[in-house]
Amino acid sequence: MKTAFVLNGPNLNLLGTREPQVYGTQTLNDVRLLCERACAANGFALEFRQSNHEGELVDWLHEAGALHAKGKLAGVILNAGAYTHTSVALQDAIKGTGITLIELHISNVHAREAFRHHSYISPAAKAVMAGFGVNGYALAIAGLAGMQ
Ligand code: CA2
Repeated sequence: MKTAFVLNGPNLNLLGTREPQVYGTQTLNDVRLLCERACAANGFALEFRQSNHEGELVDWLHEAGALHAKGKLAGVILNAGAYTHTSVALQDAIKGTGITLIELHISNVHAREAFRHHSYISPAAKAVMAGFGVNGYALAIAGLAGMQ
């Protein structure tokens, strides 16, 4: 069985506690449960993580890359949070691994402030999911299944 990594970046641990008009009312644990269901339905094991630290996200991308090299990775779904708009290090990590990665945003970043319109992740991503709320995570897992 292949593993899907779902990686979440800075401040996503606050999901459901503030800004419900932008990010909804579900918590990160609700998202984890939703991902568990979607992975079970698509025959994937799940590795679900969140970090507020850029380097830790880089380390996890390398870990996913090692699994990819063994043929055991379904792919990575990455909501890099605000690092989406700042992090060359995350782009380099993705490009260095050769993993299949879906960039995900809960909100439609293109309908928000101009600084959210540019992504350092997109050039290294296979696909981009934005604006579907937290249900985007389930849609992205189904998308990964279609790419196997
Ligand atoms: O829409 C998304 O998923 C974002 O990746 C979320 C990031 C934001 O910087 C990106 O531009 C778009 C922010 C995550 C912070 O999430 C919070 C949730 C609830 C309360 C406070 C922050």
